[in-house]
Amino acid sequence: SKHVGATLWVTGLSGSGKSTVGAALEHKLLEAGDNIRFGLNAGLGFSAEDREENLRRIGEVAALFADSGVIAITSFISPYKRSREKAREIHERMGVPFFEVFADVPLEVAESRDPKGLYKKARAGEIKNFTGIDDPYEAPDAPELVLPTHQLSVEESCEKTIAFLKEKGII
Ligand code: GGZ
Repeated sequence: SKHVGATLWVTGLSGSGKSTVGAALEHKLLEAGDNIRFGLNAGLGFSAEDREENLRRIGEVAALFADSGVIAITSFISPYKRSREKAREIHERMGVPFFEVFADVPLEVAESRDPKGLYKKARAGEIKNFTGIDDPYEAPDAPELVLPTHQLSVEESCEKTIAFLKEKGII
């Protein structure tokens, strides 16, 4: 019988460490990361409508990969509960395991990291609809896994994720 794959759907603010943890896991797992908006989802912006379409496509593609037996990691803000629920439904429809992973840091921490200076621009009004500033981030109520990346090292976040996947029988 073929391998059971899964999708790890990492959600969190810009600067919450989603991509960092994803990149650190990429030797064992497949990561869909920052290039998606230049290829598959070129032309989509950051209106609520565009974010939902961005995440719908990512959900469909992740489910296809996971259904083939690999572990897909998606690292997108995915700020709306509704979008994350839709991604979960796509996976349920296909009978593919789906785990919501919350990169959980306070806004103050994410904003203080500000690696690309985007929070600063958003505060100055140079970027509109920036998540956490003038657009909402709806934190998950019941994520399968929580990674407080300001309290864990990257290594510890990876270990916690791998232990979780083992416990679920995925690896
Ligand atoms: C949030 C934005 C915005 C706005 C550009 N709001 O830190 P980054 O730069 O590299 O990650 C952010 C990324 C968010 O894209 P996602 O595809 O993850 O968003 S969503 O899930 O909501 O569709 C940030 C950059 O794009 N960025 N404008 N207005 N982040």
